Amino acid sequence: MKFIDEATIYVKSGDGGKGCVSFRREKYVPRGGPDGGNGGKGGDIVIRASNSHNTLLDLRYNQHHVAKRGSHGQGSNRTGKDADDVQIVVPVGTVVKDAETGEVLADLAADGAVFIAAHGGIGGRGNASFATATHQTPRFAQDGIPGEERHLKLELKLLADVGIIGFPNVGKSTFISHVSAAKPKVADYPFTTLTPHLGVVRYGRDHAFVLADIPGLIEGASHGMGMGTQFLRHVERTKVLFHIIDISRADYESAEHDYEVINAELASFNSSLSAKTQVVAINKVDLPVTRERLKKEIDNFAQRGIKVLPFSAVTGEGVEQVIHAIAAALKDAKANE
Ligand SMILES: Nc1nc2c(ncn2[C@@H]2O[C@H](COP(=O)(O)OP(=O)(O)OP(=O)(O)O)[C@@H](O)[C@H]2O)c(=O)[nH]1
Ligand SMILES: [Mg+2]
Repeated sequence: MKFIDEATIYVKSGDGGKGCVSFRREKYVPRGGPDGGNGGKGGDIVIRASNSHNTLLDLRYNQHHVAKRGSHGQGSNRTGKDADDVQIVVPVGTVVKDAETGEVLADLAADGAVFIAAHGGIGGRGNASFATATHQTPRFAQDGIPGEERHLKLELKLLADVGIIGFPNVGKSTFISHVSAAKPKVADYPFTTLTPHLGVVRYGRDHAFVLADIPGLIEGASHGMGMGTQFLRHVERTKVLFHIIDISRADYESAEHDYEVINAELASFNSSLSAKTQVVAINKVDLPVTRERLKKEIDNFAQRGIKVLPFSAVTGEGVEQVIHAIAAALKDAKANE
């Protein structure tokens, strides 16, 4: 069970630019004074928390972050340019640790919070700044201060945005396997899934949400039947529930029956769960028996004003529409917060 998203990165800030040794050389000014400028500052490595990101996935593929060196100082008292900082954007809630010691360096708990993970070195002084009344022609300058380098471990407690609910065997784990990197066991018997699994679902160009697959519910779960309802606490803080129904079941009565049973169990566990937005979908539409029963079921739900999406977690048919609907429901839920 992996509830933590993590990435280890290497950061190095920029070195300071070198100070310059230079003397004024002008016609008719035979002994010009020192005019070597200071070096510029190296770039910082800045880690910034943003609500626009919700996983550390990008950083797992992009582990090296190196800022540029400050420009060297030049003659005529020209100071070298400071290098740009390098920004690393992480989700709000990311904890930054020293990868070697495990020490917590920063807890970026709010949108916009920043942590300077490595300070750019300051530039060296040019010879002009060493001139004094008694030492008018210094022939030396400083090197810039080197940048800092370190390995950091970033950790993010994943909170599921969306929880999958439904009877055992409806294809919850098959679905999460299809749409994310999570690979819970899938098998043709109830209660295959015994612990929750989280998966990151990417969609569009740079969007993602976190999906939780939990053990199936059955009638009486709130009284301890089957796996009980203890796992519902893992979806208590989700914003949207994805309700999967399987109408190919041997003991099929109607999709509405299954829908009601599951909702009754949710309600008796916690009324705030049943108040959550649900995206309702019928799985296994690749099976002829499902196809046969599908239209009537969709119509029945439509009469109650509930849109039901048909899909197949095995063939992928309709999955894109399902992801779309979940993403839209999430967006609404977040807007209403
Ligand atoms: N034909 C067909 N079979 C599917 C589909 N999705 C899942 N299955 C099958 O249904 C069975 C149950 O799938 P799981 O994904 O393990 O179901 P689950 O809801 O996670 O089950 P529990 O973990 O026991 O609650 C497996 O044999 C799957 O191969 C589908 O779209 N079409
Ligand atoms: Mg499962």
